[in-house]
Amino acid sequence: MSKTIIVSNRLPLSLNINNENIEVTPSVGGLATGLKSVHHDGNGIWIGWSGLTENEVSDNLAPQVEKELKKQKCSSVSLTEKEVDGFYYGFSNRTLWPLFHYFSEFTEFHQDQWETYISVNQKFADLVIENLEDGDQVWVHDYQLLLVPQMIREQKPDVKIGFFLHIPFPSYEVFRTLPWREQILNGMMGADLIGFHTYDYVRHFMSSVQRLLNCEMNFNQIQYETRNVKVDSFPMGIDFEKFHHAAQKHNTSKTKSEIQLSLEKHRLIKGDTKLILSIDRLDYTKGIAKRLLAFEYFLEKFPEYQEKVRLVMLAVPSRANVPQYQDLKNEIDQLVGRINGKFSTVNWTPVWYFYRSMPFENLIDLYCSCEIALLTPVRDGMNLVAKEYIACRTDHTGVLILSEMAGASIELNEALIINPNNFEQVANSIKQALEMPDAEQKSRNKVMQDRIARYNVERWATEFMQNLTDVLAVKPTNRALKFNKTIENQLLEDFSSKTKRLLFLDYDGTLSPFTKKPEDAIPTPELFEVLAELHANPKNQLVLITGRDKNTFDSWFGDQPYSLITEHGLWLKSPDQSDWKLLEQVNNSWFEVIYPIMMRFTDNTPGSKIEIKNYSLAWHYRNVDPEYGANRAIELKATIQPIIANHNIEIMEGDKVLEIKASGVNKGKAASRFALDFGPDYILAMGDDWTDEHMFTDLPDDTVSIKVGNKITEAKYRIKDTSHVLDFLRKLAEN
Ligand code: ADQ
Repeated sequence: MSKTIIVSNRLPLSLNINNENIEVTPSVGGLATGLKSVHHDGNGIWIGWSGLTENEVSDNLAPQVEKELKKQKCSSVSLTEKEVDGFYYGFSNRTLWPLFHYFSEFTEFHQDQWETYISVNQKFADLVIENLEDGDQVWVHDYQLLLVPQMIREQKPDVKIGFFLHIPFPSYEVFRTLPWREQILNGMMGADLIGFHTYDYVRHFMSSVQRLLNCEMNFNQIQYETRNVKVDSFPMGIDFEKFHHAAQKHNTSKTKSEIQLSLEKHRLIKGDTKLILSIDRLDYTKGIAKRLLAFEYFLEKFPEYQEKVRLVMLAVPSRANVPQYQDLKNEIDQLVGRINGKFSTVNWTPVWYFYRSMPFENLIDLYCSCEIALLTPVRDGMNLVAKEYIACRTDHTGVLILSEMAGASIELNEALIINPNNFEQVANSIKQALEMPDAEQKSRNKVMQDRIARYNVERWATEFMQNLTDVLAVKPTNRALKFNKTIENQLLEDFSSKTKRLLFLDYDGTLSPFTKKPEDAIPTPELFEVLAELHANPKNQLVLITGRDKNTFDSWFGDQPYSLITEHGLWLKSPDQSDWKLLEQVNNSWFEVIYPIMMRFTDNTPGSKIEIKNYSLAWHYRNVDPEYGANRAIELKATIQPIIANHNIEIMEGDKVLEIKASGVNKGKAASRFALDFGPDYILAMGDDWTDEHMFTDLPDDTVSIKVGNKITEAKYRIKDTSHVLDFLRKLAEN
């Protein structure tokens, strides 16, 4: 029976070893709840770190620990203290966490930590592979494990892999500063489905992939190597029922908890007093210091509220090994001290501050007792506390003030949405919340509560898994065989058995690597040498086939003894003819209409340029910002399309180029005609571009068609890049 393997940095439990006694406590966090059904279904297993280093689990206890974990359907990756330092406190929390939350000033780049991150990610991937069986699927979580999907894919190419990022994905301008940015993206692209909390993060990720990996995109699908990778947003929910029921129980219970009694005892002296709640991990992304300053500003701006309102602030200790967290702790301590010192009276302290984790029941007490929740992260992937607060407001009263920088603000837009840097706005919103009529509170909260109840954490997990299955259902069926030793040997053997061999070789991207400027892609002495060797064998007929104009090709290859086909099949030069022959009857009278339009687009699209060929016009946008270029190309196409309709002219889309040319002229047609005249017993066609696909489909079925690079293709084989092409051609030349 197939199963799902969940992979996250920490296992959903905590381990305590007391002498020889092993105590396992399952955690009750949101992720553990959401994934419960996925985890418990069949032979499901959760892979992660137990929280104890190799030193903390003695060799003789290790098997017993693993046995205990197995009972919980878990398996642990064992890590040394050094690995935890470099991987978790190092690269994860000193590089990725600050960078992805736009804290560039806190972001450190250390080669050794990056290397530890790679080796620890490999440990996670290895343990997954050890547990994988045919038909299993894997769901990898969060920023600590960004390389794991690709590491699994390398060894298990057909496994279904999903990846979810719980923190924001930053804009390309921030992400590009990471020295290992391509490796990180390639790591994530090992997945079939990549999920984020919001569409903004999807957008940022797609933009980085487009710019750094030069992949083709179609809406939210990315063509990557032989696969389609789907990217989408899945806003994570909470275990609504659990919070809502606990709140109902709290509200009807006759006995009062200690914290509740305390809250009541400290309820303020003047009537009509209110409590403002703030809960987070103590993290600089949560905007805790700014929240305190904004609250201070509120007390100054609206002194009538002094002694009538209190900020109950709960901060959970977090990552205390990282220096910025220690600094933050000191900063918060000082701010709380200063504000309390400044405003406190005999009967009132404005800020009530707890620095600790709290049992679930106490959290519920706070959610239920505080009339306002003030959550002001400066960046937050989602923010579940906001949703938990709303879920606990069983009578629908209460006001949520939420930062627009939290992913949750997109779903909770009936809250008072604020910019955490705008103290004026925060102070005014606190006042608005304090004065908001019950009816308005209820109408806002009801909408939010219904939404949170519907899209709960279980639904989030189910939808993600459903999408993972669907993505694979539309996986392209065509899978060109990747070159390897066996395939290469078979092809060479087949080639050497034939005597009248015809070879069609595309130029840019096949024989010559792509350059930023097409005019720089001049043939190298090495290329001339390889082609000469191939031509030297009388069994070979060599044809270079290109979209380039005939003049350029003539200046490069005009005196070479092989055939040339240019402008996608318009011109042919055979070695036995002194001049070029026009293969199709075409004209260029339409240039005068289309050229001015292209010129207009070129003028206001920096980096673009027009190439004038004998019978076609090409608009190149390889040097334009990729997103902008792609949009301008769509616009140009839409402008030209109605003008050329019914004129026997077509728009052909190549790689970062739009070409307007006579319709029906393409490499496939030209190559087929050439093959028919020549009568070979073997045909090989190689190309990298969309325009080469015509050759792959139009040439006879037994053609050996080879795609260069990663893009989707109709070719039978796939070769990595131009340097591999040249190696292969050299081997062909020897046969
Ligand atoms: P976090 O940064 O941890 O999560 P958040 O989403 O708010 O942030 O979750 C915090 C959780 O901790 C809540 O479930 C809350 O109840 C609990 N909690 C808070 N204070 C507590 C206390 N004092 N005692 C006990 N429990 C406490 C990361 C991302 C978020 C994203 C989540 C989920 O940074 O942006 O929403 O993952 O994807």
